[in-house]
Amino acid sequence: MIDRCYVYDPGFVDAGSRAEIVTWLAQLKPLWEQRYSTKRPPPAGKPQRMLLRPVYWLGNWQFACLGYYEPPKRTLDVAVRAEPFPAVLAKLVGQIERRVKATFPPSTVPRRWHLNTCLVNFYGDRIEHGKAIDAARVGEHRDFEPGPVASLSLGERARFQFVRRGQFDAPPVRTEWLEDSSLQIFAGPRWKDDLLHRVQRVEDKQKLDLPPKIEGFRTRRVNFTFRYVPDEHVVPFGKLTAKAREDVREYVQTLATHSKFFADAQR
Ligand SMILES: O=C(O)CCC(=O)C(=O)O
Repeated sequence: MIDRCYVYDPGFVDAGSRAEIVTWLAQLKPLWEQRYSTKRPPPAGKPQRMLLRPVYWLGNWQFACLGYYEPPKRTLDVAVRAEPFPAVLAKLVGQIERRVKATFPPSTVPRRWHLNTCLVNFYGDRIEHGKAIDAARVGEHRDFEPGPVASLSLGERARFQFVRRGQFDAPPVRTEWLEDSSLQIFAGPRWKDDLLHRVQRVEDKQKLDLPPKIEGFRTRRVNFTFRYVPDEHVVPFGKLTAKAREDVREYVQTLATHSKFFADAQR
């Protein structure tokens, strides 16, 4: 049976675009964020910790310490305006948006939906005291941004699974190996709301070391997850509340050392 709310397209990214993306990656400076604000104690019972992996965001940056976008309860002061997509990603996103609008059930695509947010996830090994510690996974979660979510994968294959809530040890509802240059799109109440998804593991067959160089990390897979945050919920750094601005100020300063966009945002 055809499922109009799910696409897996293994060869979506052409070789030229792939090469351009890899070149663009080399100049990025991903951040390794703390889960909670460093300006006050973490919530009761929640230890402060680093995220499992470095990340970069385009379009808007959802800093972990501000809490991730989660309508309707958390929409303001969580999506901070960030750099636009580079041309090569903007072109691919245009193709994805057209495909979604032509083939997904209209009920699963919000009226002003467009992919204006991208989380770039780096999967690989954390290097501690010369030892490699595998950090190439993501636990069960859902993406709260409204409408279809699309993701592009580069590098080693990832075992991506949809699972029922609270039944994480039961057989997954769907497993898809996300290959190099592939596209995955999912939408609708079943894939977005009822089921959770996770990356269970990432292969390490080719001993890849993908760009950029990140201190203390070796990357073997990069995933770009494109989402929609309503534009009215995306706030420039300078327009955040004073508390939120203080929470992310040091991150923005770090980003500004490599990004003209964030250097300008600080002014
Ligand atoms: O790496 C992937 O394929 C999925 C990433 C993911 O689940 C997310 O960014 O929410």
